[in-house]
Amino acid sequence: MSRFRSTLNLSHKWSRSATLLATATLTATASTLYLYNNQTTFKNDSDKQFASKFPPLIESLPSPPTREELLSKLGTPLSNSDNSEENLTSKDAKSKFDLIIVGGGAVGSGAALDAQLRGLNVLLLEKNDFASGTSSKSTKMAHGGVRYLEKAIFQLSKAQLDLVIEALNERASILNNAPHLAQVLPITIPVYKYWQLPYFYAGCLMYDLFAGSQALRYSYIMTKSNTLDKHKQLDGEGLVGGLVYHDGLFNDSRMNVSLALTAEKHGATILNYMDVKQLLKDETSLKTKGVRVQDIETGSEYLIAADAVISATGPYSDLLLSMDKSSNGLPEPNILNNPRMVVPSGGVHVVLPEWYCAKDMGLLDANTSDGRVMFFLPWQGKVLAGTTDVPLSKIPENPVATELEINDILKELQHYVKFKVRREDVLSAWCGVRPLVRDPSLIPQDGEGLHVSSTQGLVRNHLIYHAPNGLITISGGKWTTYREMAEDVINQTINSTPEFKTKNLKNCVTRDFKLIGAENFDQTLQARLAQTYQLTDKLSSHLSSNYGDRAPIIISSFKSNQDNMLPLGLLSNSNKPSYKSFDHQFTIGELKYCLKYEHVRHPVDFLARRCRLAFLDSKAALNCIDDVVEIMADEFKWDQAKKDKVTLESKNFIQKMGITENLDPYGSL
Ligand SMILES: Cc1cc2nc3c(=O)[nH]c(=O)nc-3n(C[C@H](O)[C@H](O)[C@H](O)COP(=O)(O)OP(=O)(O)OC[C@H]3O[C@@H](n4cnc5c(N)ncnc54)[C@H](O)[C@@H]3O)c2cc1C
Ligand SMILES: *[C@@H]1O[C@H](CO)[C@@H](O)[C@H](O)[C@H]1NC(C)=O
Ligand SMILES: *[C@@H]1O[C@H](CO)[C@@H](O)[C@H](O)[C@H]1NC(C)=O
Ligand SMILES: *[C@@H]1O[C@H](CO)[C@@H](O)[C@H](O)[C@H]1NC(C)=O
Ligand SMILES: *[C@@H]1O[C@H](CO)[C@@H](O)[C@H](O)[C@H]1NC(C)=O
Ligand SMILES: *[C@@H]1O[C@H](CO)[C@@H](O)[C@H](O)[C@H]1NC(C)=O
Ligand SMILES: CC(=O)N[C@H]1CO[C@H](CO)[C@@H](O)[C@@H]1O
Repeated sequence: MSRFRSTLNLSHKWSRSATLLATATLTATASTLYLYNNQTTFKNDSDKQFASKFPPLIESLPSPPTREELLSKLGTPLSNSDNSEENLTSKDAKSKFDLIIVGGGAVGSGAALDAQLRGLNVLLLEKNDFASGTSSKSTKMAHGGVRYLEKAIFQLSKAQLDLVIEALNERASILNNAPHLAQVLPITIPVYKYWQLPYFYAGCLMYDLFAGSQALRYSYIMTKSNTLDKHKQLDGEGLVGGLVYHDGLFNDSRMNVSLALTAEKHGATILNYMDVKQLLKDETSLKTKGVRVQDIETGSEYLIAADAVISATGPYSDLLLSMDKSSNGLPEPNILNNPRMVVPSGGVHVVLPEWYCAKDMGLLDANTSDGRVMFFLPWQGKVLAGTTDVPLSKIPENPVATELEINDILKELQHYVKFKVRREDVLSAWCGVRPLVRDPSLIPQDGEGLHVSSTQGLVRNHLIYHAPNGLITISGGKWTTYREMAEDVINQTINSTPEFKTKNLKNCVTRDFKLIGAENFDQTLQARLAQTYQLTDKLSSHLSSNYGDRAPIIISSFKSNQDNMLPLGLLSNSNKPSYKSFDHQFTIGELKYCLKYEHVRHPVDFLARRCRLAFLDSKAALNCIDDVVEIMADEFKWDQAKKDKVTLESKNFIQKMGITENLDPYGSL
């Protein structure tokens, strides 16, 4: 191992030649350590016969347009000699699209795909990274909501029941359209009273029944000993048995990125790091007919016209609404400190090591101290636990998990777990803002906002609101129902936009539309990757379940440049390499793929939303920042000042994911 260590020291400063020199020896060691199985390769004619039965493994694809190419579609940037902000109208625009969608979360990305497939020319603008908002911070469940079922039945509410059934249908659609990112997960409800057993069982059977042909698997009861067998960590005291039901589990931010990229593949223009600052009004009618948007990276501003503008900005809906309301399209200052439409509530999740939960079965806590439910789920080889529900008075720019909430989750978990639940086991923690909404037309217009406790007009499902000057807002709902929400808002947008009537648009096709990564995916992909490329189980599983049929592109890059197969965090990390260095399957090749194909602009885009390492193990992600910055600097020709800046930003961001104690919930990047 001494040779191994000295090569590492050599490459510590990461000069390009030193890297190349080092990798010759390093890859030899590293690859046998963690990437490849033993290299016994024999090919045979019958292999070929087998291969022809399956979708092909595609090793290269043309790269999508670069950011510069995409920006050029927006026309020339605003110059100083142009009109002042207050006097801008849609006539000043330098480019035009049929439809502009603001917000690149689940809903905005889904709507962009839907609209583009119907035949509209769509522009999607996201101020941060795709899925950087609520959409990357969910519980990752594609579910109908068992708990809403209880309400539906006891309050005999048809509306509640419809909501559950709608979500169950959408759950099936996610599992079908992105099979590589979603899976069926059995979840155990531990039962401590005999009378609860038939009660919960009836409820779960009804859940299956309402899912109809979309039912994933049927619910069943487990004896006490079977339950403890499955859940080794579970405290058996007082336990009567367990009830198992099924829901979908998916990789939320990868799903979102796939949605946006699928829209792009079909012709939509999608851009992250573009902040919409103003809505452009038509000179005479004062209707919303475009946007002024700022490129966060360069500061350049663009004026773009459109026949219709949709706001899918989640917690920020009030800001865009205030732009629609004002005659010059500028926002009302401070509106986010006093929101009217959105009733924000924060939800925290933590990630724990895998031994906190069974490997292939989740646990539902139906009896938390304050009456909510909490999930403990196996996710990406770790355990996801949450969520809390804390009402907020304003919309935080960058919500972070507070120490109090982290401890709340750990306390609930301790009720179930035999061994001690420790704070230092928390690998990562984060907070998302639920955009619960109320219908603005039902809110009295006079007052200066409303008290948070007021739930007047609060809607449980999603809401589409046509503002007086034409902006169409879609908000609420949940990840699971993004597709249906997108269909609904695009239906309504087409109906309310006269320009679209003459366009001969197609019907919605997203219910059965494979996302990228799913087109040539089948359930044997992991096995075929492992066989064809001699990958280890962990790496083949990681690549097939995150990139689907795109995985061979990453793997073939290992062949063309051996640097690509090294794990991130190894080279510029001053720590001695140990078994920990190989614990995560995130390679330089994966990073380079994401730079080329998935619009990564900042180290955090990759570490938090493409490969999820920051969500899985924030300390490990911290160790990788230097490597990621080096490779990105190489790609984007960053100078030292830019490198220092993004390194610092990345460290600050990831530090707040459960590493440092956050006492102030409104921290920002
Ligand atoms: C703790 C928690 C757990 C959840 N668990 C689940 C679950 O298990 N299953 C489920 O189905 N749902 C779940 N949800 C709900 C789900 O996450 C949300 O409903 C969904 O992600 C909302 O997506 P969105 O696109 O509406 O909003 P967001 O994802 O917030 O997207 C809005 C985007 O708009 C952008 N934006 C805002 N202003 C501007 C501007 N001026 N210019 C450009 N861009 C702008 C933001 O940067 C943001 O990316 C959960 C939510 C929370 C908070
Ligand atoms: C090819 O594989 C088949 C079936 O596995 C085997 O019977 C045959 O002997 C192999 N041929 C060669 C040349 O290895
Ligand atoms: C905007 O237009 C009005 C009237 O046309 C004019 O009086 C005003 O000076 C303009 N404002 C700026 C900042 O150019
Ligand atoms: C989803 O992706 C879009 C664009 O790809 C991005 O703008 C948006 O923020 C993402 N949303 C979530 C919730 O991940
Ligand atoms: C719920 O939990 C509390 C303790 O937090 C316990 O006293 C109570 O019996 C539990 N109720 C049921 C129905 O399990
Ligand atoms: C969208 O419109 C089509 C055609 O009118 C209709 O069949 C479909 O149900 C609508 N979708 C939603 C979600 O309302
Ligand atoms: C639902 C889900 O989490 N699916 C996959 C996400 O990606 C990891 C690998 O990185 C898989 O293990 C999960 O099964």
